[in-house]
Amino acid sequence: MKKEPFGGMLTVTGLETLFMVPLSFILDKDPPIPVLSLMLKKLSYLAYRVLSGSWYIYDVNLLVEHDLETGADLPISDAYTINGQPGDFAECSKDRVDYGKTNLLRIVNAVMNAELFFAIAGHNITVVSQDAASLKPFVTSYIMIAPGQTMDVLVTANQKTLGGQYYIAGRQFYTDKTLFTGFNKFNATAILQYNNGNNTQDPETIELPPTLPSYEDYDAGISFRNRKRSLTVQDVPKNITTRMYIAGAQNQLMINVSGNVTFALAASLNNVSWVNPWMNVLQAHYQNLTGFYTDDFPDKPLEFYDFVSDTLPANTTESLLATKVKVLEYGEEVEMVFQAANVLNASEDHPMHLHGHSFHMVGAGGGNFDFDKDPQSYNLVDPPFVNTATLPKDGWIAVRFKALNPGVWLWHCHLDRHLSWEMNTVIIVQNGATPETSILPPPPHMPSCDAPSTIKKKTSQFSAKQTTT
Ligand SMILES: [Cu+2]
Repeated sequence: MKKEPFGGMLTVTGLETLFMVPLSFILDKDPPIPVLSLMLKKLSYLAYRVLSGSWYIYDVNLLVEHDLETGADLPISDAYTINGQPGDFAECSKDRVDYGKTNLLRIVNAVMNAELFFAIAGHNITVVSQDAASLKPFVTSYIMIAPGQTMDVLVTANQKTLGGQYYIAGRQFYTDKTLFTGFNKFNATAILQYNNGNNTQDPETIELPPTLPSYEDYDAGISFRNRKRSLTVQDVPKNITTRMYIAGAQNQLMINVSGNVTFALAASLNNVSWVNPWMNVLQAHYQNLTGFYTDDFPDKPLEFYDFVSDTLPANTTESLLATKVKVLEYGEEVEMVFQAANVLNASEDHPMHLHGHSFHMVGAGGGNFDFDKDPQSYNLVDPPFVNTATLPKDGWIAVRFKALNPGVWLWHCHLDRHLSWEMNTVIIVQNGATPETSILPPPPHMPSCDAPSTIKKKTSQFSAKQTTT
């Protein structure tokens, strides 16, 4: 692997796919990343990408296809990886750093179905940005990162007296009920190794970071989330024109599998489980075609109930299979409060991800959202500006954004199993008054709509009744 011109490098044994990110890449960003630009003037930096992933022994696509057909829960991964390797609990991997240097790690959680804790033995981590927007730097001994999130952190190699080799480790942050599904307890590791340290240490003598929280340490996940603030004062929308309250739930549907009616797991937003139409919504919207979706995605749940109760009414379990979108005018100021519902006693974290926009995460809390009290605790000054934010198990989050990107945008839970069960919807942002604020035409190479769709249309024998707004 090529040595970077500004001195030192990080390598991962066996990880030929590791991307080295030159310093110039960060400084050349337009606009530059403020925190990094400021700090890079003073310090010598190396930058790396750290990509976590899921690993399956068998063909995951075949497993998922089978489970979706039969309505069963989706497969649990067999290991988690850091830059493509599960680490020396399976096979070895090592990163090399120079003593005294500060390293930028660009961390991506590309795991399919799990939020992750991540820590480095003997080293603190300074978090400086999430989802490409700067945060007020804060020092922590671990991070929690959800699928779809990206985080930039700084790590200084300042511990050479402790031996020279340290575990970088990640493990699942599990928020569902253990009895309900079970989960992957694999610890993904890499070794942080000092170039001028002891290079012959037996990996078995290296300890996992003691600061790596345990799998079900809910307080650790919440307290990490609560430390995030934007670096600067944000222009948070205050003249809200569209307000939505969206309950996210896991559900079940009755389906017909080869003549046998059985239960299939599902998921929903405001009790609607998304159905992909024959023609994609973007094309149908752009060409003003009707019949592929309806614009009546509900602004609130059909019924209000104690969403976090352990005993919910039976009529909450079935969702409606439909293609309902939310239409926003260009420039609208939107507030969405997401509420986790404990339907099927299966509330867990949902990393909610919006395409096409970042949003201000102005509030979060446990229990049912209190429409009178909770808005008073909103952070309208320096909330994190992100594109993925976790809706906490048995809790709520409030986000605000300005609809300034005309187009058709997916809003979904970033746990793939919930996405597969249709915990998503689409927001259409209408064109503004000028060509610059209008959707671009399709590219010339776009396939024709006559091409047969490979998307299977889901049907239910007994889906819920039609919801209304
Ligand atoms: Cu989810």
